[in-house]
Amino acid sequence: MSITTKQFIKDFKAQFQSMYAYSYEEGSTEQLYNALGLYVKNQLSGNWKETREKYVKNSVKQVFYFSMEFLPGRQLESNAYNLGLLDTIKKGLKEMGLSFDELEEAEADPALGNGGLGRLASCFMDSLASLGIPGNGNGIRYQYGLFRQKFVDGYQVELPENWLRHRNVWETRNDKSTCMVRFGGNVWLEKNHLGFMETKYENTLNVLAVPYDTPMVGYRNDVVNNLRLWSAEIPVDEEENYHTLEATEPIKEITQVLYPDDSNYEGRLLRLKQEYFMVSAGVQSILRHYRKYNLPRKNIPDKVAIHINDTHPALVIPEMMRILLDEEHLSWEQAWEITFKTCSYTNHTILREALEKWPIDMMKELLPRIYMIIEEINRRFVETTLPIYGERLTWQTAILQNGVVNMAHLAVIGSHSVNGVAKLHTEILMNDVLKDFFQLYPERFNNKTNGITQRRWVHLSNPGLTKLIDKKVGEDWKKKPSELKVFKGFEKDKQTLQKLAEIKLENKQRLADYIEEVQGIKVDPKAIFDVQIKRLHAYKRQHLNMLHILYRYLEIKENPSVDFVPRVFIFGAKAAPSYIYAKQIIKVINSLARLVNNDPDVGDKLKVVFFENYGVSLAEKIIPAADISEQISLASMEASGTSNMKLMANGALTLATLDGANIEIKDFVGEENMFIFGLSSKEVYELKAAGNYNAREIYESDDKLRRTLDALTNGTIPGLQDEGYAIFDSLVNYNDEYFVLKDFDSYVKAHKKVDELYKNEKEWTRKSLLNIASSAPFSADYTIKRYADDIWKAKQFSKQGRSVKPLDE
Ligand code: 4GP
Repeated sequence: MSITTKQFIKDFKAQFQSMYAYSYEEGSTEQLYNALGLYVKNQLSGNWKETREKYVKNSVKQVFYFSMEFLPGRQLESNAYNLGLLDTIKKGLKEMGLSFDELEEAEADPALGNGGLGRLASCFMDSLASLGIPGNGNGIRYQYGLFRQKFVDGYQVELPENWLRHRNVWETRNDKSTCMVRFGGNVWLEKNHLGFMETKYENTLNVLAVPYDTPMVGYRNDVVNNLRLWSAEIPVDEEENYHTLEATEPIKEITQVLYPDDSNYEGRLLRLKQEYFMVSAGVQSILRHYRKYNLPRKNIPDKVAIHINDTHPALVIPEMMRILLDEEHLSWEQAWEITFKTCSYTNHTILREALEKWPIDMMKELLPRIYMIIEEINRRFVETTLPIYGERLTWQTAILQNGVVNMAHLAVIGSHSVNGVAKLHTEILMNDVLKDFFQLYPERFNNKTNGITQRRWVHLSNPGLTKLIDKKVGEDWKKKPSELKVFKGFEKDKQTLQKLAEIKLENKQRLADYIEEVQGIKVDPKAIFDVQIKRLHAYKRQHLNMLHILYRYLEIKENPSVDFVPRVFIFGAKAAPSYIYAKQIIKVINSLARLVNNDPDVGDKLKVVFFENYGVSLAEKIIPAADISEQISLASMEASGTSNMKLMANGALTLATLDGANIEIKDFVGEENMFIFGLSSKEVYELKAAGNYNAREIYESDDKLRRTLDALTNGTIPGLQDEGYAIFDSLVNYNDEYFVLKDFDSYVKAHKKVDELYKNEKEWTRKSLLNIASSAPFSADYTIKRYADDIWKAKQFSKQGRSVKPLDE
């Protein structure tokens, strides 16, 4: 899209005036941001409309990515960039005496997700549009996102995240496409006068699902796909039944908050309501849209692919069956074939607690018709499996077991494809977590290693690096990431290395300024910036990182001239509100940070920064400045990880266990260009099977470790209540579930190697360059192309009706 600066200024002024009826000079930052956002949205609305129309006109197959979470990040810069307008806008604003960066900060960062899974969904949206693949998102428009994290005296406090407080310029409320979703009541089947079985309902709670559509803009290709988020409202013709505010609560609460408190029955019930609400509205709207194709229903799988992102949207399967049976009057066999061919499922975690199970009674009461259908799916599954595979396998894979509905089982049975998100993770699914299903349906299993969009995570967040790569290898890598490998040719080029080191230092200086501004901590940009940013969870082992910091602190205290290269340890992490242990880890890290940062004996040798409220926007600031990427989960536990990919693409060296996609990082960049430590997943499995792990023995036999662990409880860290004891206990007295003590020694040694290498700036930078140049395979464009080819059978389709050249590997 090409627009002159002059034209932009004229249009932007007009936009502002039409919205606020006074001149832009008087506008607040927020008003200016709103006007700019709407200006950009106007620029893309033509393509948005045309993309939608072309898809229907050409009867193309469309993908619908169902996810309870999306973490899109701020959209102004990314949309303007993908449209090719960013430079003009920046220049125009500057001429008007305004700053783009300042306006951008006024945009809310929608926290409609937890972490990896939600951010992956948004990277996928970006890649789908950029590849010109007809792909839509389907989710919930939570009024409040994931809580806003604050630290009070080092403790995590959760505040409501009212991201919609100011208007959201990107969304378009689409009243024309509302759906009705039914909960509870009584359901029965009755023959009607034509002899059809009809489903009758009484006393149901009817909820109006209102879609809010958000444009997903492709990179310089005129494609704009759609992200549809649903909001719950009272049906207009039922308004008179809701006399009090209180009476409206059961409806309003459905889309009020992401992750209701699941420590009680009400909270869990609400979560199930949310899942069905999103699924039912989504499937209804897809099947309604399909009618525009004027094709028989048996062709649905040729034109529609529905992707189930983790088990949360697995009710897609019975909901699709319900509509095809009850409303379209297909036979069970016909409906099942269509549903099965349409649906595919991705698993994102092996944590048992995340594989959802709903009490049958809850499901029956909340979703009586859906439960009837699940029962029938299960009955037929048992009927066909039992004679072939026998009792054990059948009952272990059944959907209904011990009073619960097993959602992972439902998802696998009702999907033609099941995938994990990194090679190791898929192997673990096949050999452990879903091994019984792998025996039944080996052909359904496949791996799709995660990816990230370089557009947001390199082009936009690291403009210095982007410019350098452009200069060295040309701009082709932006459309064809594999071209990045050409950058490897510069590993020995002194000038390039020097420039790369300068860019990193500038990024670090910027982050150092930001740290001082928001945390009041002064850090030396020349120190190693060592970053661990991800959800707080025991398996991710932030406490291993903490123990190593504590170990270094004690070493420095004992011998102030110890040979440690100055290091800034940077954390960003939220803990689930009911996850006490994770919150205790946060408190200990914060207290340790206070101790270390204020101890004059320590000086610049050691600083600890724990950012509040980690999210996409913060990640964009931290990642370009990172030297070390901490990926230290216990091997076998992290499905893939994606911060590992983002950090690598920005030239951080990975310090990692051989877990998740770290293994593939090693395959691409080479073991010698990262720091690997700890048990392998095979060793973890063996150690678990042997059952003879003895954490106390390690504690007692390793002096350094013992001294470090004792410092958790002997008053070394001021300000702790019982948090130090809790961690000590879990590691020493409760035998260290995640083998922190077992891996500690090799972790410390790996850190020593980091210090050694950092002393050789040229060699460090060379390895950094090799990491950047080897990161192309983690482009989400490739990941999405593989999903499209192998699972969805969806083709690239550009607005002009020509197909885009497939990306090479
Ligand atoms: C995460 C996994 O923990 C992470 O390893 C993976 O990279 C990411 O999904 C995307 O696949 N899982 C979740 C979750 O976020 O909620 O289960």
